[in-house]
Amino acid sequence: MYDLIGDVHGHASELKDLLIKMDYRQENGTWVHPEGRKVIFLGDFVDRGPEQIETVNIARNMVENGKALAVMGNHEFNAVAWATEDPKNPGDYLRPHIEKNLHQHQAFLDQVGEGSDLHQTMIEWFKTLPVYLELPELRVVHACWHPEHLATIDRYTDSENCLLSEAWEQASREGAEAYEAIETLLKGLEIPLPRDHCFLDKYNHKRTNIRTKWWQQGELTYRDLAMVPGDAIDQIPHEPVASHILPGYDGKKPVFVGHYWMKGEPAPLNEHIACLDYSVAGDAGGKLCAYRFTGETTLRKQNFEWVANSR
Ligand SMILES: [Mn+2]
Repeated sequence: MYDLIGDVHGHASELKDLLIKMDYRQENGTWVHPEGRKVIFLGDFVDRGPEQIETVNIARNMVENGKALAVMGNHEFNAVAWATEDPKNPGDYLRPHIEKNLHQHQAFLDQVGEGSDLHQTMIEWFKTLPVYLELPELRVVHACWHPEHLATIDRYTDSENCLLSEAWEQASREGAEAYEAIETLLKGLEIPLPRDHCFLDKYNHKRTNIRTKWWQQGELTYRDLAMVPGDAIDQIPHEPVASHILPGYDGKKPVFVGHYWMKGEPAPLNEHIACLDYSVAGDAGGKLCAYRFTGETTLRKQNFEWVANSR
């Protein structure tokens, strides 16, 4: 069975503490479980934290020795796009080297050494990460399980759900269907606010789209669904959202995501969906979180395990 681990973001010390807490131990340099349990990493190994190289090495080593599975997070996707020249515009990159993108990626580039052999090796490994996992007992994707976008991305991936080498360009090109699919699957579902509604984000930028709690069910308003910073929630209208806008979830098996910087005491989002990102790279109170899956069809709060951010 599986132990699923949320976004590590370069916090290798907490990762090792969490593995130890779940009875994993090192054997010949690889973390293994005495009963043969396997880890599933939900992506976002890099950016932000202090030990990004060690984090990737631990995960990669487990994957290559058959002790773990892993999916791609938006930060690995971005890392590849940052390092990949745009075939249509030589000298430019699939992820533009603008200040905002550099700022988000600077700690990784500093730790790995931009353009080094180590950097290249990591990029090559990130490219092997599947976009999602559909296992007999459970499903995994970094941000949003969205059947239509999953069907789209299947046309751009191989039998292991890895992006084809020629698909990276499409997946990085705003407006392309592969781009829209990757945006939703790895970064979450965004929807436009109705009519002329907008809100101001923390930089006072006018926004007309909101990130959504896509896992919510029933009759919902824009305000029920919105994930917006701080006070901005007051600017989101209490108007009903048409039901076809949300993907819904069939509940056939549990689905695990990361990505959402949750706070507080870890618990399932509902009986079939769990988020395991509890902000280990965030402020005080952040946790690195896991879920110990034992084959159940209804998720249980008591199966969550975590360690506190050790800073
Ligand atoms: Mn993420």
